This record gives sequence, C-alpha cells and structure tokens, in this order.
Amino acid sequence: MMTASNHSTIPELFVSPAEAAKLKIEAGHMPSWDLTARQVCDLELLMNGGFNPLKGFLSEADYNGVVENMRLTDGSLWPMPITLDVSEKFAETVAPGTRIALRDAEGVILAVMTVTDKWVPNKANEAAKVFGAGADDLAHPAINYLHNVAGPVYLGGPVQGLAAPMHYDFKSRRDTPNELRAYFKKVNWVKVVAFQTRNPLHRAHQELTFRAAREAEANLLIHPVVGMTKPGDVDHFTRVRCYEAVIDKYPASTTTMSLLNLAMRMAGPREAVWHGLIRRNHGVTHFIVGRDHAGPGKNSQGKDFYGPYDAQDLFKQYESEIGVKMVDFKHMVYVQERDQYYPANEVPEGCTVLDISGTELRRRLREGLEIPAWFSFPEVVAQLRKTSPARDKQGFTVFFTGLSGSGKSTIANALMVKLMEMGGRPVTLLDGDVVRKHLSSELGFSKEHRDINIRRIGYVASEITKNGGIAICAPIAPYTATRRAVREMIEAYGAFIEVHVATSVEECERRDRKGLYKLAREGKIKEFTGISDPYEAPTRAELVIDTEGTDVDSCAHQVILKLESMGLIKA
Ligand code: PPS
Repeated sequence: MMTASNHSTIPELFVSPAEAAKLKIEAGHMPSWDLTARQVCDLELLMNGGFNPLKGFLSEADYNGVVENMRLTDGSLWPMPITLDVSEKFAETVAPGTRIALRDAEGVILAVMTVTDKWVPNKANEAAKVFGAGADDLAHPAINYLHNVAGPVYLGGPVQGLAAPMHYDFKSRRDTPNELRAYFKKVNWVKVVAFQTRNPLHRAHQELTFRAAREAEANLLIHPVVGMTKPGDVDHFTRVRCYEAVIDKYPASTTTMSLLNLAMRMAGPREAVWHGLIRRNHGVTHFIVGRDHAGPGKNSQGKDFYGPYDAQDLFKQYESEIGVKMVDFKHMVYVQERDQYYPANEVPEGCTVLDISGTELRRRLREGLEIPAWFSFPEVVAQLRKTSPARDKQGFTVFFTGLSGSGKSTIANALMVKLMEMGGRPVTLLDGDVVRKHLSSELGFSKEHRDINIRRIGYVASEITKNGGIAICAPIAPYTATRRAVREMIEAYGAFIEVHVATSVEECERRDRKGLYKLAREGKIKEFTGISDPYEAPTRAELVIDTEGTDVDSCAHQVILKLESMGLIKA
C-alpha cells in the first residue's frame, strides 16, 4: 500500500484538545496502568502515526495474525507484535469494555485505552515465530525481555491519545511523522533515503550514506534510534552529540537528521520490514538495509541468530507493500594508498585495506590509544572519549571484605591516603562502622539487614564509580550472592576490585581490638560473624591479602600494585 505522496499527512491517534481535557477528568476514575519504558516508546509511535495503520495495542486476533504471518486481520502487512503486557494483578481489574488510563513514569496520563481483548499469550510461540531460530535463547535481548521482563497477560484495544510523552533532550531534533512530511514538503524533497542506526557514525558510514543518496538520486535522512536499543550500546546522549558533529560533513541542503524514539527489538529480518513501514509513515521513499540489519549479536553458542542476507531478502520480498525501496548497504573500507573509501568489492587490485573493528575501537578508547582520522572524525572521537575515558580516568570501586577485626578498615584508610596523594580522582571511603552510623543506623545483623546494608553501600559506590570517582568499601559483607549483586551494580559503570582480607578467625579473636569477640563468646552479642554467624569466603576475589606477618603499608601497597596492573592508575 503506497501512500499518495510523501508530502500528504498520515492519521494520528490524538484527540482534540477539548476532548483531551474531558477524557483526562474521566481518566481519574479509570484503572491506571503505569507504562514501562518500552511501552512509552510504543505508545508514542502509535499516537503520532509512526505505527500507522495500528489504532492501538494489538487485539488477540491481530496479534495472532502478526505472529503467524505478519498480517493484521484486515490483511495489512505488520511484522511486530505491539502489545500491552501487564501483570496478572492488574489484568484482574479489567475486562473487555473497561477503559484504562495509560500513564508515564511520572504519572502523567498519556492516553486512554478501551480494552477489547485480554489474553495469556503463548510466549514460546511468539519467540519462535517472531524472533526465529533459538527461540529459547536468552542471549537474544527481545527473547529475554519477553520471558523475563514482559508481564504475563496482554491487553488489546484502541487508544485515544491525550499527550505525547515529554522529552527534555534534543527537542528540536525530534519529529513526528507528520512534522517530517511537512518538512519534506517545505523543502520539496520528493525522494528521501533514510539511514537507521543505533551506533555512532564513523567515516565509513558517512561515505556509505552519502553514496547511497547519490545512487538513489535522493536526499538523505539520518534517522537514528534514541528510544531503546541493544543493552550495552553507547548512550543516546553521546551518540546524538556525535551525529551532530557528522551532519556538518554532508552538503547542507541535501541531508537532515531526526531522532526516532523507537524501542528496537533486534529482530533482524522482521525488524527490517518494520523499520521500512515506520519510515514510510515518516515520508521516506528509500531505506538503507544492510547485512545483519538490527541483528541481536551472537547467540549463546557464539553464532549469529540470522543469516547474513535474511533481512535484505525479507525486505525485498515485501518491498512494494512496504512502499519504500531498499537501498543496499555497501560495506565501505578504507584504501590506504588512495586515502579513500571504496565499497569492499571495488577495492583496486594490490591495494591495502585498513579497518578497525568495534571491539578494537572499544579497546583503543578504553586504553586511551590513538584512533586515526581515516577511521573517524576527530569531533566524534572527542565525544566518545568524554563518555568512555581511558581506564586511568574512569571511576572504580575497591571492595574489602573480611571478618570483624581482620584489618579491613586500617588497610582501606591507608589505601585512601595513598590514592589521595596520587590525586586525579576524588576518593570516598565507605567503612563498615561509618556506614552503619550514617547510612544504615536502623539496621541490625540479621541476614536480611546485612544484605540491605551491603546493597546500600553498593548503590552509593556505583554512583561514585559512574561519576568517575574512587569508592573504597570496607564492610564484612559475609554473603557471596550479595557481593556478586554489588559487583554487577558497579561493573555497569567501572571496575570492581574485590579484596579479601583473609585474616583467620583465630587471629581476629586473638587481636580482639574492639573486645567484641569476647562479648560474642559470652553470648552478649548475638549473630557475631565467625563465631555465631556465617562468613562465606570469596572464591574469585581480585586480591587476597594475608595480614598475618605483613604490615599495613605493605598490604595497601599490594592493592596499589593490583590497580596499576589493571590499568586503573598510572605509576
Ligand atoms: S555487614 O555484615 O557487612 O553488614 O557488617 P558491617 O556493616 O561491616 O558491620 C560490621 C561492624 O559492626 C560491628 N558489629 C558486628 N559485626 C559482626 N557481627 C555482629 N553481630 C556485630 N555487631 C556489631 C563490628 O564492629 C564490625 O566492625 P568491623 O570494622 O568489621 O570490625
């Protein structure tokens, strides 16, 4: 189904301002569903026409059609289930005919949905049909989402839009489908080729998009996704700053950029078709599809989920129905002798091809190594360096664990002073006793309370690490699982160095610097670690320190050497 022109408008689901004001009052009495981050993205594109012809979250019949053969019940092509997944508890409060208020994270009512359908989906079937081979492989982000994040019940029904979700960032770079169509009309762009991306643009991308536009004799729309992409991707704030640097490299009157608040599913072939339909709605006439378009990465066996040309093949098959022409994504490579980019299959004979893989780029960023100008624009590299500083400029956490009286606090203090002497990063010490005074004063020493205490320390340390500081923690932290949870929290932002201060309980008791072991033996202190409460010694600590016969200064120096060997500090 081809739209008349890319300059006409497409239907939106917003009601008039007067109707919205009325509905908002009525919505105060309706059951309220707090939308997940992904549902907010989906709702925005439903309401603004990005998901045209959908009129709301899919009904059960439409869902079955989409899952089984990529079609709605009216026959229209639609490859991706757009469903409102909810909890069982919420589902019990609604029945067909119920109107529900859909709210964002701040509680703002964005839309009202009239529920027509409520059902428990067969998620295994959805995974197999929509995401293909390896349907139970949780390495696929969308399969993991489906099984572990999405609610067990789906609700379907038409949506009445009250307000678009609020965005505070890059406002002037965000456009609804109709805003983009109006822009194309204003500048008289009849042919527009769109480039979809979730990665920073380097020179190869700039060359390929420029070439694609020239070959299609079309103008170029850089249309990056800023909703939800693959976990672990460069954050959209950094990427948009990178795109803004690259956009100036194109001839000004031929290229524009707009941000798309889409929640990707990484569904390869089906996703490519979906992206095509979304672009058609945005007034685009051509779309660049590459090998492994929207690929989810490797499966748990280290193999690709989809074949290299699956996305292009499926797109080609439905091209006329999508209403957008596919433009082949040429793999561009740098040819050293010519100081120029060429499509990989057109490299002049005998010439040297240079390339830097994604993994190599990340390594160079991490280690502060050179990234050549033939690979990326200096402005882009500068932006990436700001968010991925070299290891010796990143935040990290040193997490001491060990029995009471093992020497954790003393070594932690010495380490703090040594790091402060070196300078460069702010250092915070979260000592067990100090934390219990300020952060966890209401907690005791039951397993539950100890876990809460450690998670609080982990949270504070993760914030410090995120912001480029050094956190030194020194609690007993007796439980392996809790220490692992803290490790995960921190490793999202920087290094986590677990240091086991392995002083034996006999030695700690012999020293008994606070007189607590004596009280514990007498039964005057209950649940005392090592005496009447467990201590699970770490098995994979980065460093084990034996304090018996070693002075404090040497112990702290061992940590410094470890940090140096990890590249976190420079000698
Ligand atoms: S935990 O398990 O990590 O939450 O413990 P932590 O926050 O590090 O607190 C340990 C300090 O509290 C004192 N104390 C006890 N420790 C262990 N068990 C019991 N029952 C207990 N009661 C009080 C003790 O002084 C610990 O300090 P450190 O510095 O470890 O000697």
